[in-house]
This record gives sequence, structure tokens and C-alpha cells, in this order.
Amino acid sequence: MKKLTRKHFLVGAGSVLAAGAAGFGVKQAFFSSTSETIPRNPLYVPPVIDGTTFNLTLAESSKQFFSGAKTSTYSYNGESFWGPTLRWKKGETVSLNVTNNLNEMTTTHWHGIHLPASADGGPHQMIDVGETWSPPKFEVKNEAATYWYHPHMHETTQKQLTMGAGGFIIIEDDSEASKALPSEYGVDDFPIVFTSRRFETTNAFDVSKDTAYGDYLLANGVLNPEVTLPAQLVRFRILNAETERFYNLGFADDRKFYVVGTDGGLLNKPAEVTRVRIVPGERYEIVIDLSDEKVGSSFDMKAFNENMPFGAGGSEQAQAGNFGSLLNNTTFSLLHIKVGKATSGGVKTLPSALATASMWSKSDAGNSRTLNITDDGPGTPFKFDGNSFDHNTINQTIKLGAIEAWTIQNDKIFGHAFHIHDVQFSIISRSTGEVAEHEKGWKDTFGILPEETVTFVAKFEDYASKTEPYMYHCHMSNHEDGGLMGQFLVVD
Ligand SMILES: [Cu+2]
Repeated sequence: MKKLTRKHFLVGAGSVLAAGAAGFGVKQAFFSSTSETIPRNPLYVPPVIDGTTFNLTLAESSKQFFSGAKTSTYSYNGESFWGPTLRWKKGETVSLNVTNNLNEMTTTHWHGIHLPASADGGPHQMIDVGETWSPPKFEVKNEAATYWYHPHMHETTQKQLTMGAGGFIIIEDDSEASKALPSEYGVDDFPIVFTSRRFETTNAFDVSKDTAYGDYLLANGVLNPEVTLPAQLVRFRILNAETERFYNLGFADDRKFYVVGTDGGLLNKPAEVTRVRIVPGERYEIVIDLSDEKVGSSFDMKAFNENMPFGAGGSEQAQAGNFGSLLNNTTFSLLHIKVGKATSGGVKTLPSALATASMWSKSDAGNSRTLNITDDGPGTPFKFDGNSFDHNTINQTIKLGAIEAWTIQNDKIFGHAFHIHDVQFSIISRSTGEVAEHEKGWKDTFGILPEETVTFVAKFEDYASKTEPYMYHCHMSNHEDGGLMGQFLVVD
């Protein structure tokens, strides 16, 4: 049987797709005769804000990606793209203030954070143009891990993310601090957000809702990035902030590396891998061992995205058009790594024990629910259980303190990135096989392929409200904007 691509389905459904052609005016520098050679650029490391009061201002900005015109961007606190890293300490009470200096409404969601729904920054907590939102203060209850903040404005999340709005949150706690993990920010501990953009010939970002993939990889907003790392253990806190693309992470020489943390905490022990799949919204903390590398040597971190399974974001064959990309179904460099001198006191040995989490299991769950990803036929928007997101409809109501098993079923032709607010969960089963060791940590986002069913268990504790809901949704921002989102109340 001929392999079906997503495009076949959509064309078959009569969708308006440019017939295999790149949209008019799309920058094709790599392939055109007037191609601009992109030099290697140093990996940018966002500045850090410490303390307990965090003031963010989202505004228009710009960045020089190519020669000629700068690219218009959105950023927090005057960055050229993205925003500063917020560093929180478990147990402290944080006060957050977000000013919207854009010419459109926005919201700011604290992704992965366990907090009152009124502080969550979902689609209900809109920040009007020129206004400042100061959610109720809350105690940081999450474990040490890598989280992030980003707009969650219904129907414009994709656009605002594409323009560059987002930032990291790093939570620290005593347990993590007692482990000898690389933790010197920007020296042996790097937050790295991978995404991609399609550029117009004017150098503007293509922010069309219909564009699922970029043609140019960006690491921390940098084209063709390189970084010099010390010859010791180095931690990467990796975030996938794509619209739809999955990354099958690895290194050009197929070296082993270690997953030490998932979305919401450290793994109990490092998981040795050569590849890790990361989907939109998901984070993995990995450690690479450079202690035996020669100073001056170099190698690439890559996305081994050639021959990904059908339905994985970016597995499409097409290089152009709405679901096409120069990076689709290909293996490409994510980061050029050069090895430099070790630092004094650099970490040389990976701890064998990292945490003592006891994850929820099926038998802990007192209630279960099943969500089906549906649509109304090929090319139509995805929904949960036949219902598109509605601001005024509560889709699920959960008792405060309940431990629940949620099963997500995907029998549609494309993969998704399921995310739920408020909680960190444990994935207890995947219909396609065993849950990988590196996925057996606290999670708030996971990839789900076509014909796959995934069950997770979570506890809904601490915060209840009869009126303020939390969201669950696909973290592919075009799917989310298109209605693949629902809301739940946690009630006392
Ligand atoms: Cu989706």
C-alpha cells in the first residue's frame, strides 16, 4: 500500500493547499541561487531573574536573523526574542506581574506549575493592552525541574509563540542541590529551547495559522547555533517550543547520554539513551559526558527526524506548503558543540541516585476517565470527544484530592502532544509498548501517535475553585487554537 501522507488526506478533503509549492515570498536561502550563507552563531543564554517578585513585560521587539531587514518579534523584558529565565525556589512564595505592551490581548501561563487556577494564566485570565496582570501569590510546590511560561490566549497562542513570546522557569530545591549535578547556569547547565521558523522574503516570520513547520532551526532564538562546553559533565534543559514538530534527539556520533529529569522533576536514577523523542511543550533534562573529550574537538547534536513514525510532527515528506518544511523527514543539526577546557570543580561523575519519587500507579486511582481525540473528517479541526473548546463549557469536574487515571485515545491520522495544567502525572501505560525508563518521571506533556492509547495517573490536590477552570489540550499550538482543548474544575 502506498504510504499515506497527511497532505493526501487534506487535499482529498478539498482543503486549500498550494499545489505542492512553497507559498509565494517564502525565503528559501538554503536552496536558492541567491542563498545567504548563515554563519555559526554563539548559542544565546537568556539572563536570569532571581528572587520572589518577578516583573515581566511583553512587547514587540526585533532581531537580526539575516542581512537586510530585521525580523519583528515579541519578547519579554526587552529581549530580542523569548524572555529571561525565572529562577524559583521550592517553598518560597512568588509574586508575578505581567504587563502587556503588545497591541493585542495576551495571557501568561506558567507551564507545569501546580498553582491556584486563578493564577494559572490560561485563556480566561486575559491581559488587556496596556494592562498589568498580578495573579494571586502562591507557594512554589513543584520539584526542581525545568518549566516555562508562554502566552495561552485562545486562537492566538500559535501566533504569539511564533513571534517569540516565551521563557524558561527553573525551579531549584534542596534535594536537587544535594546531588552533584551540573548546575552552573550558562557554564555547565544550559536551558535550550528548540523551535523553527519559516521566513518571508522580507525576513518577517511566517505567522500563518496554516503553517505548521518552520524551515530554519532556532536554538534559543539563534540560527545555526554553536556552543563551547567544558570537558566535564554538562546538563541541557531541553524544551520543544515548536508548533507541531517532534525532535528525535541524539548526537552525530550516536554517543550515549543520560536523561536525568522529565517535565516535573528528576528521575530516580539517570536513564541511559542514544535517542529521546521530545514533542511540543515537553522538557527533558539530559547530561552529556565530555570528560574524556579532547579540547578543540567538536560534534553536533542532531534531530534524527528522518523516518520518524507516521503521524509524528515533521515526518511529512513535503518540503513546501502548509505541512511541508525543508526540515521535514530529514536529519538536521540542532547545535554545534565545541569542547573547551574543564572548569575547576566541574562535575566528572554522574550521581547514580537522583530522587526517591514514588510515582502514582493504576491501583492508586479511585476514578478514571477516557478522552478521545476526534474530528469531523479528514482536514477538519481536532476535538476532544466531539467537542471543540468553548469558553463557557466545563468539560470535566474533579474532586479535590482525587487520584485519577486518564486515558487518551488517538485513532486519528496524526500525532499530538497532550498537556494538562495544575498537575504532574506518571505515565502508566502506552498501548504501543512499554513506557520507556526515561519517561518514568513526573510529566505534564507527552506525545501520542496515531492508533495509540496512553494512560496517566495524577493527583488533583491543594487548590479548588467552583468557577476557575484549568485546561487540558494539545500542545501543538495550531491544534489548541483550533479547538483541541477542554477545561476542568477541581472542586472541594
Ligand atoms: Cu494536536
